[in-house]
Amino acid sequence: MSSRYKLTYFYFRAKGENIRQILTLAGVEFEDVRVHWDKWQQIKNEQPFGQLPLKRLAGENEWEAAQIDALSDQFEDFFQEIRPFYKTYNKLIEGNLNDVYDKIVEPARDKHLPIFSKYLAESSSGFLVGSKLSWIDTQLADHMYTFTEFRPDYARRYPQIEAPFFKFFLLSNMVHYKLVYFPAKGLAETPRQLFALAGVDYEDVRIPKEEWPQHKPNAPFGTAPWLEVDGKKLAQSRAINRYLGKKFGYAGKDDFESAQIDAWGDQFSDYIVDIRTYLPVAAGMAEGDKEKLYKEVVEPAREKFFPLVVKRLSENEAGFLVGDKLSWADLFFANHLEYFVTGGFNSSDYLDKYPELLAYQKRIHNIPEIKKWIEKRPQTAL
Ligand SMILES: N[C@@H](CCC(=O)N[C@@H](CS)C(=O)NCC(=O)O)C(=O)O
Repeated sequence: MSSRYKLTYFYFRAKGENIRQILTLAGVEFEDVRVHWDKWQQIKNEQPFGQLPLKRLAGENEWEAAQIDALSDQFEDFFQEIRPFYKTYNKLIEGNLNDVYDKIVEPARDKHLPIFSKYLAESSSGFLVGSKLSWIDTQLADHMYTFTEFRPDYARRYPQIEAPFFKFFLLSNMVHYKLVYFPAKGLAETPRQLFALAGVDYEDVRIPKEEWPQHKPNAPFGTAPWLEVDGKKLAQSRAINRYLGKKFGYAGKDDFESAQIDAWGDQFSDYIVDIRTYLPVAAGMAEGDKEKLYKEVVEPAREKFFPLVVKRLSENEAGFLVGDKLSWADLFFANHLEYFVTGGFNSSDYLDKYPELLAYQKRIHNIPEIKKWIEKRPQTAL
C-alpha cells in the first residue's frame, strides 16, 4: 500500500520547496497544500503526517550523512542571517528589498557560499557530498534559484555552484522542453548549444522538409524554430535565444549587459538581412550567380560589420562580445562563422582577412560542452 503524504506550507517556495523537490525526486505523490498567510492562524495546530522518504537522498554511508548534516546546519545559519530578505519580500516587515539585499544578503552570501563552493570544487561528482544528489544539493539549488531570479549575477563569483545548480534542474526534471526545427543547424543551433551548455534535456525535433506542410499550422508564426516549454510555444529564434540565455545564465549579469547582448544579436541579424539574397542561392534553394552575389552582396556587407566585431573583441579582454562571460550572441555569431568557413556554402576564404574572428569562432566551439555537442550532433548539410 503506498503512503499518502501531505505537505502543508505557505504559498511561497522558501523552506517548503526543498521538501516538495525531495518528494518529487523520490517519485512520491503528495498533496501540496499551500496556505495563505492570513489563513495560517486557523491551521497552526495541525500536525504534518508521515515521514519523509529521505534515505535515498541522505548520503551513502554514515560519514556522508554526517557531512550532509554539517552542511545543512551551516545552511541554516545562512538562512537565519538572510531571513530579513524573505520577510521583506513577503511584506511581513517593511523595508526596501534592494537595500536588504545589499546590506544583508550579499555579505552573508560572501561568508557562506565559499564554504559550499569549496565542497563542490573538491567534489568530482558535481554534488556537495559523495557521488549522488542529496537533499543539501536540493536546498542549495533552490536557494540559488531564488536569488538568481532576484539578481541574475548572484552566483557569478561562485562558478563551482552556478554550474551544478543548473545540472540540478536537469535532474529534478522540472520543465519539459521541446525545440522544433528542420534537419539543419540554422536558427536552431544556438538554442541547441544553450541546452548543451546547461546540461538540460530537451526534445530535439527535426521535421523533414516533405512533412513541413502538415506541421506549419502548429507553428505559432508559421515558421520554425519554435520552443515548447511544458507545452507552451515560443516562436522567433532570437526570442528563444534570449529566453534560454536568461534561464541558463548566458544573457548577461545585469539588465545593461542583457541589452548589449540583444544589440549584438540585432546587429548580427541586420547583417544577415544585408546578405539575404546570397543565402538561398548558396544553399542551392534558389537560382542565381553564387560567385557574383558573394562579391557584390556578401563582401561589402561583411566589410561593414566584421570590423565592428573585431574592434569590440579587441577591447574586451575576456574575449566575448559582452562582459566577462559567454553569451547567446557569441554562440549565434560563432555558428554563422563556422557555417560559412566549413559548412555547405564553401566560402572557406570568408575569414581570410579576419584571423581574429576565426580564432574567436574556434575558441567558442572549443568550450568543452559545445565541443562535445558538435562532435555528437547529427551531421547535416545546412
Ligand atoms: N525571424 C524568424 C525566421 C524564421 C524562418 O523564416 N524560418 C524558416 C527556416 S530558417 C522557415 O520556417 N521556413 C519555412 C516556412 O516559412 O514555411 C526566426 O528567427 O525564427
